[in-house]
Formats: sequence, C-alpha cells, structure tokens
Amino acid sequence: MAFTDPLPLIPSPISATAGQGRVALAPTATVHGAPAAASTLIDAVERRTGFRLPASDRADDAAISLLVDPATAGAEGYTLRVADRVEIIGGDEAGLFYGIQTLLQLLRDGDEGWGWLRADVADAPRFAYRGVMLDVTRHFFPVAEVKTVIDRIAALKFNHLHLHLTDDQGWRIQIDSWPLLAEKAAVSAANGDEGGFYSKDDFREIVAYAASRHITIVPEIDLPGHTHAIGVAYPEIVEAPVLNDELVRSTALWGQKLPVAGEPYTGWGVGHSSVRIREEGTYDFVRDVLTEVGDLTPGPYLHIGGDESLGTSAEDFAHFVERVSAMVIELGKTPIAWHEAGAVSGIAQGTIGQFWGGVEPSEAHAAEAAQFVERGGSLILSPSNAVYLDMKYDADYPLGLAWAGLVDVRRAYDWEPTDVLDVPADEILGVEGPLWTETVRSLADAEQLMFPRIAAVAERAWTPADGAELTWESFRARLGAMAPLWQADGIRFHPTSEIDWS
Ligand code: TNX
Repeated sequence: MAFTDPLPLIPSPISATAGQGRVALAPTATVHGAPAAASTLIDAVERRTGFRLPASDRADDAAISLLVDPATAGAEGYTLRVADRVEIIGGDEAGLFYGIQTLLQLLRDGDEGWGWLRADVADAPRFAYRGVMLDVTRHFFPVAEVKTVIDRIAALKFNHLHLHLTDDQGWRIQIDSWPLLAEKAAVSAANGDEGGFYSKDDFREIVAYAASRHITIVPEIDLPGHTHAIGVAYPEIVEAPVLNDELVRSTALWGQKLPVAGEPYTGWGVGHSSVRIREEGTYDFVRDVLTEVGDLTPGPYLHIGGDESLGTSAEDFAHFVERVSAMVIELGKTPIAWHEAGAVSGIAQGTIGQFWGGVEPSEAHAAEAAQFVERGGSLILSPSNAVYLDMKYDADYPLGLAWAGLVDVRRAYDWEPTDVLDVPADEILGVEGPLWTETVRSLADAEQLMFPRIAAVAERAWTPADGAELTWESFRARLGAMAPLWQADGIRFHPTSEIDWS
C-alpha cells in the first residue's frame, strides 16, 4: 500500500496514526510481558516469520513490552506504539490480546526483511458482543477444526463463538442423562455427510481453547423446532414430522427425501419438527440437557433457539418459550433466542434476542425483535442480507444459499447497526455473523464463505460509527492488504474480484 493509504488494520481502530516507514524486526528482539500474552505474540510471529523471539523478564530494555494498566484503556481496549521500541498497554488482558492482534497486522515482509509498520494506536470496541456462529449440525467440525476457526476469528477481535449444537440433521453434544443422543442422534449430517459429536471433554477443550483467546462459547440447543434428530434417539420427545406445503415443495426442489419419524434426516428442509409441548417428559428432557450444557459452559449465555417453529402453534410455542426461558434463568444463565421468540409476551425478562431479518426488516420481524428490549433484554444483530455468511457472494458462486439475497463484500460492509431496528442504540449488545452449513462439506468450504466477508462483520462489530476509516473505499484497500497475512495463515479465502488483493 502507498504511504498515504490508511494503515492496513481490520477492524479499524478508534485512532491510528502511521509513522514513517518500518521498524526492522530482528530475530533477537526480546519480548517482555506476562507469559500468556508473550507466548501469544511469540507463537504468532514464529508462524509468520519462522523465527522465535526470545522472552525476557527485563522490562527496561525489552524491544517489545506487553503491559496491562486499567488506567490506560477501558475494557478490551489498548494503546499500541510502534517506534524504535514496541509497547502495547491493554486496559485488561483482553485489551492486551487485541493490541497484539493489531501489532501482528503491522508485521510485514519486505526487501529489508521483516518489520513493523510504525504506528500509534488507541483503541477499544464499540460493542461488547462480537460473534460468529458455526453450525456444527448440518456439517460436523471436529475439535481441531473448531480450534482453527477460533484462531481465525480471534485475530479479528471477535469475542464470542456461538455453536449451533443441535438441529434436525444431528445432535452434537454428549448428554450423560440421555446417552442415546450421542449414540444414535449424532450419526447423521446434511447431504449424507458423516456425523459426530463432542464428548464432554471435547467441549471443555473447546471452551478452554476459546477462553485462552478471550472468546466465550455460546452453546445453542435449538428448541422447540429443529428437533428431528432427538426423535431418532428418543421418539417419545418429538412429534411426527409436519409435512407442510413449503417443506414438500422445497424438498422436491432439492431432490431430497421427506423426513421420516425416527430415521436420520439429511435434507435441508426447516420447520417440520417439534418437541411435544404438552408432555411433562419434554421438560424433564430439556431441563436435563440445559443443566448439563450449562454446567459445561462457564460463559453467561444459553441459546435456546426458537427459530422457524413452523410446525408448532402460536399458543404451544408461547407455552414452551415461557417455561424454557424461565428454566435458563433458574440455571443461573441468560437466555438468548432467535427473534421469533420475541412474540411471546411471557418470555423471561432479560432474554436476549438474536435478530436475523433484513437490514430493512419487515414490520413483523422488527416488532418481534423490539419486544426483547421492552422486557429488559438487549439484541444481537445478525441481519441475514448483510452478515449471513452462508449466503452466496454472487449468483454463480457454487457454495451457499440465496434466500436472503446475494451478499457480496460491499453488502456485508455497508450497513449501520443502529439503523436496522427502532430501539435505543445502547440496547444493541452486538453483532454476530452466522455460518449455516447446508452447503458446506469441509473446513475449506467454510473458510471461503467466511473470508473475506467476516472481516466486514468484525469491523461493524468493533469500530465506532464515527470512525474515520469506516468507509467502503478505506475498507476495500485495507482488506486487499490482508491477503499476505491470510495466505501465511493458510486461510482459503474467496478471492473475489471486488477487492484488489495485494
Ligand atoms: C435459516 S435464520 C435458519 C437455519 C438455516 C438457514 C440457512 C435461522 C435462525 N434459521 O435453520 O440453516 O436459514 O440459511
């Protein structure tokens, strides 16, 4: 990039001033800081350059010093100065971690070898919740692949990973009190792909790995719809499939079989399944599942789904959502639900809504979302025609769906969170980009759909609305400059022609 260009940073910081040129990075440059932060930096530099910077316990003459000082920056904030020495001061440990991520984007290879671009940065996030959702049901991602996703999103300063753990096509988490879920309900996935599930130790490993990168895991048990797989293990918990016109039509369109009670479902249809709302046994099941998942999860949230319950009457849906949202509160967690659950007036106070309508929503969707705020909850924004990472980039793109529209990088970037719904700005907890995986059959597929659009989601979630670099032209230039970093990390991004990749 030319000298007058913005510093190649995504998400763009609150303030960033470029200096003249680079500071060389010698393999002997010492790093001083708490062990966790120092090794985050040392390991990442090694992955990029092949050399391992030495740690030092001497603060005064370290080439790179990593500090925490709450007086310098607020929660998750940091300052970073790259001059003859490098100094990062986090407002807390997360802030220091984000400062290190920024520094890594300033690490560039050139004729004179490796060096940092000189910069002076002061930064903090706009939203407390910056999320990505991974649908591990339609396609199952083993633990190692989830860790890779965690590394990739942490580098963009996301702090939540929402795991969509259950759906019609498969159940992905071991539940000791209902052992047949792992044994029978986990074997399938969409398209006849291989299933799988996380044992409790697997899940703990994911939670711990995420925590070491300042990411909170948000587990979702999707209820009362999206529950066909439960019936493969425990038929007494679910109703017979509801074969509505839309399902029959779309299933025929995709050339797939209709769901059959008790058999694994591998199609893409939605809205055909429901747990038995009026049976007490259903609530024993749900309580056991939520208790075990809650016990595995140190984070504050339990996502209870609530989307597309098309086979459930409005009264039954309300009955279920009231009881289950209250159950989550009793378990000491904060419920999150997809925005349809906002229609339920008795939903537990403080439930957080996840909005998936468009950036210019229908009145019905907007009203459902606004209800969460009326009842003391806040909102996570996932507008489907901007941040759904499973939408096609363009009509010819082989992966993805198009029901919410085509989402090119500009579409993913050009929207403002506070303009979507008529709610006070401080009721927006944050932004999340979901990756549904009906068309995804490998981590490589997932990466292509995520990257580069996920960078747009990251910037919308992090950078304040009045940020000087918050324009499409600036973003486009900065995004192009990510290519060498992403290539070095082995990210198989979609090299869309919208961007001039450097
Ligand atoms: C809608 S939007 C769903 C998912 C699908 C997705 C595909 C929402 C909360 N649910 O069940 O996987 O569309 O794009």
